[in-house]
Amino acid sequence: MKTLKIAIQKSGRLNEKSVEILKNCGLSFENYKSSLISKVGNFPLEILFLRDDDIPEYVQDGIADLGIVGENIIIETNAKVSYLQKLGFGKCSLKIAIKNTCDINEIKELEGKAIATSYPVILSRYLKANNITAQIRNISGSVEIGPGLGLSDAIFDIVSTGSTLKNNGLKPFVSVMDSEAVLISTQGMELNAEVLELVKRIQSVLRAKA
Ligand code: PRT
Ligand code: ZN
Repeated sequence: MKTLKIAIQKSGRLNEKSVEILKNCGLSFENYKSSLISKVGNFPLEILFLRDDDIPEYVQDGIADLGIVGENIIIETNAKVSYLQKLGFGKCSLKIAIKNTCDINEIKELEGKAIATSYPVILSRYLKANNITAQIRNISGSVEIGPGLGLSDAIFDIVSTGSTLKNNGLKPFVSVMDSEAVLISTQGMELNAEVLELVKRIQSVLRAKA
């Protein structure tokens, strides 16, 4: 029997809930913070601990058979993977936000503006669909400080409670997509017997929680 590999986030917002859902499926494994791979004792599965950004590509290429990652990362990386199950955690929205003092009201008023983001693919797709030409400033983190520094007119980033926007003098302008953590597999692995068993267990954990 082939040992499956599942990629989950090593540390960060999705790590704890990803570990929890696998443990609730009855899988026994050590969750060593220092090790990058952990063998499940009672199921043919190994857990790979990775940066979330790398997970879609690992799964697309079959280096991992399964993965748990935010939908935002899958779309941004353009990975070709199969969606098996939404997991109900890591919920957030990707929004364009503007300065509190900015009084634009319509999307088309973004024309010609500079927008800072770590999600250039999702943003450019959205702008294109709305026929808007704007300047995308690709920044890897702390995107919210852009407008205050005069780096950009607007930002496009993940929002959950909205307090980071508020603390930086920004307000949401338009919501582009909602996201949550999802279970994905390499295309073609959906019908593997062990994958089906794992999906069944995850679904019953989710049902018990609902
Ligand atoms: O190290 P690694 O690359 O693995 O992790 P990371 O730092 O890139 O990601 P991490 O752990 O911050 O987030 C992992 C995933 O959690 C994201 O890809 C989303 O799918 C999901 N998620 C859910 C969030 C948030 N909520 C969230 N609030 N990711 C980031 N944020 C950040 C956001 O970027 C912003 O700076 O929190 C801030 C806004 O939060 P509020 O509550 O102030 O609105
Ligand atoms: Zn990341």
